Amino acid sequence: MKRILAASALIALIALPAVPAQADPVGGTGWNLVFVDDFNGTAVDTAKWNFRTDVKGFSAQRPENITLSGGLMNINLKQESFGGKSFTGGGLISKQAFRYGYYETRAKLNDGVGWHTSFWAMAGDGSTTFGPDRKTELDGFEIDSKSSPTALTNIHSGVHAWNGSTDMNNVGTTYNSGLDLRQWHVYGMEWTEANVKFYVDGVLKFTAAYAPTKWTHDHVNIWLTSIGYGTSPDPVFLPSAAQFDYIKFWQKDYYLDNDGPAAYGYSETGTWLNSTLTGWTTNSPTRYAACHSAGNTATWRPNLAQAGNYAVYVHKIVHSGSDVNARYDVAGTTTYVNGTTGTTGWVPLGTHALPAGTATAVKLTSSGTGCARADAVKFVRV
Ligand SMILES: [Ca+2]
Ligand SMILES: [Ca+2]
Repeated sequence: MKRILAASALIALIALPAVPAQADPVGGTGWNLVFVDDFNGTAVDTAKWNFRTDVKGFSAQRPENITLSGGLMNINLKQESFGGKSFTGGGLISKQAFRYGYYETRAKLNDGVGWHTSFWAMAGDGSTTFGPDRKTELDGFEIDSKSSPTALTNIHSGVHAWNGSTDMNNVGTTYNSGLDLRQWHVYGMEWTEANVKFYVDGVLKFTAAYAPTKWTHDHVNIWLTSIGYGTSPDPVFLPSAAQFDYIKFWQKDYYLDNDGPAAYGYSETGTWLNSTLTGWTTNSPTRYAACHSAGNTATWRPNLAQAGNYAVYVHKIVHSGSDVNARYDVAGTTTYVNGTTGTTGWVPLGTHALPAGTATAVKLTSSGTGCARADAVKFVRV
């Protein structure tokens, strides 16, 4: 009896995803869960999600095809005439957009060739495949289904960076995972300023380099979708479904930008104007204070979810006309920065033990010599 219990306990352990739902998804400290849907209940939470409704490849996408049952989100795949197509799929797109952090889902793919199921992230609302403002596209997984008895093992992961229809950073891989993707697996991707790391069941599979100077690191919506694509779907296997157990997004670092939403906590006093100089990521607008005028201020104030140690940086923009002695104050520490020398990039403002909430800010004060420039600051959890 004891051995049987031990065996069942072992099976239960094996059945658990290697990356459990916890606030420390890929090691390190300070991870904060900021978006989650466990897909409980019987209806899609439309406060969180838009529906994919485009027509592409072999299918039209329908909100009706998304159902919740038993704690799972099903993208139902059907043979039916709709939108000029003979098949229908669907998907969910988060209304909220995110940037750096760790994205994770648990998914089980369908049987039967012809369906392209993806866990990905890109700016958009699902009404069209590619919105006009799309920039960064992160593909956690793209999986093209197979018909039994052919094994479904191949995963594609990678990054695209769209400038219109031009891809500024196509870095990806398609590989044989050795896993049966018709079973449950946990898929994660961690986006940092330097790269995107792709995980399956907690194992790092691929790293895609993606610098903010390569292309715009914008905010991206999360897409969980399945469409008829590549090969005409095999009706023998329909109706079917691609299933998702949950979606989670954790964040630990804070980037505050002059051009971010108001919630980013950027504010100014005195006189400021729009600059033609680009900021920390491609196309990030910047500001400058009235030149040779002292006492103009710019403030970046994050809302830190957790108390902890943060390395704080300001993005310095080198230009012959920049402020020669811009003053930065954060957590009782003052740093002076000469914007006319050195290289454009992040300048450290010290590592500080900070409380949760909005008590801490970086404050820039112009010296009156040259033009103080404001772009972005970052608080990196250490
Ligand atoms: Ca669930
Ligand atoms: Ca900016």
